[in-house]
Amino acid sequence: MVRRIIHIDMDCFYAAVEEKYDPSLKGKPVAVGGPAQSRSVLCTANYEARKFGVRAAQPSSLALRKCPELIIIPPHFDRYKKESHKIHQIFHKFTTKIEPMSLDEAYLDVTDSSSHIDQATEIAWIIKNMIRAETGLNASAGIAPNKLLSKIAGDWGKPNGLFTVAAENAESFLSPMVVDRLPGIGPKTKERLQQVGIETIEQLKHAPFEVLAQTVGTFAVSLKKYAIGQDHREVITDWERKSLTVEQTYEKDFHQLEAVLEQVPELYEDWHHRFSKDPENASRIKSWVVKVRFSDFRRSTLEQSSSQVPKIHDFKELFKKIWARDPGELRLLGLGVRFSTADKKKELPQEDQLQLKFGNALD
Ligand code: DCP
Ligand code: MG
Repeated sequence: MVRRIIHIDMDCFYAAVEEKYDPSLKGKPVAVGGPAQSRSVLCTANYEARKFGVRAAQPSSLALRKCPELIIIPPHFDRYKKESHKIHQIFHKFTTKIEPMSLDEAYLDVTDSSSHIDQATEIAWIIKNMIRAETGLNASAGIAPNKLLSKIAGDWGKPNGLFTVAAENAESFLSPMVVDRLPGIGPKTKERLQQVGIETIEQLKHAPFEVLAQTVGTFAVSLKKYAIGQDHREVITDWERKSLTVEQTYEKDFHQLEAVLEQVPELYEDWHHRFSKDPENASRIKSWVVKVRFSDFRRSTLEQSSSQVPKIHDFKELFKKIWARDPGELRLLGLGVRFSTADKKKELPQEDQLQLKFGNALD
């Protein structure tokens, strides 16, 4: 079916909010994060700081070496929540089909009110202006027939962008891009694809399916669709996140526990990146979970009750336990947390939808 999807993502959100509270920061390189003396990392940086190579998740000390003028502000989550609330109220004026991805990012399905993509673009333009008027902050918008294209379009226009991709332009829009624009392709998968001669989405589109399947496993099916701009995922409304997990399918089976444990830091990093996007996550943890899939496609999960934010070491211990219980040839590893949902009205019907939302996380 034809959809009209708008993806909205605020520009350098935490940093922009801090500039709003202290206008003397405007025009200067600003980051939000922990102090350089500690071993903390940055949550984000404004675009002035990005010119120096300063990035989210970078150690604050490294960021200061790259940009000695950098002003690092400690995070004020109450401020971000307040602005986020205003933004969501604006979304609700236009549609009830809203899927929030984090404090500063959401998908809106405006199919009902826009028979033509130009009308969706107009709605996005109004939303962007209302956000600017009511919060003083810049949002970037992507407008497209599906979630995949709307997000890439939004990122493409950043900062302060508004970019529309119509269905008939989807392939030409995607073709020249490097494959890591697609969800689920991080540095490792990118490198693996590069090794078999696939760097651009155009090359991905033409790659023989068998080569792709050998390189990325079952993810090849989704990738082939993404390469031609197809994505059938719905905007999931009124949803309540029951868990936040990442998983990766490997092209070779793991026979040794040591090899499994070696993968944990990389999986953890991906998980932690997603987890830290919403500061409320840390207070909602119900349990830690690891999952594995065997080469014969059996699945097994292990869950441990805890309200603490897990560390790499914790997941390693869980993998040791699951291995001891059920050793075998492992194809897939996953880790994450489940959230308590007692105080919320509605829950997602099934966890599978989460897998879609958080991507077929390969990296
Ligand atoms: N965030 C964080 N740690 C990360 C990534 C993000 O704490 N590793 C927080 C800070 C960001 C906010 O989430 O401001 C939104 O994340 P985005 O990925 O949308 O990044 P920004 O909004 O900062 O920048 P952009 O303009 O690229 O969207
Ligand atoms: Mg953002």
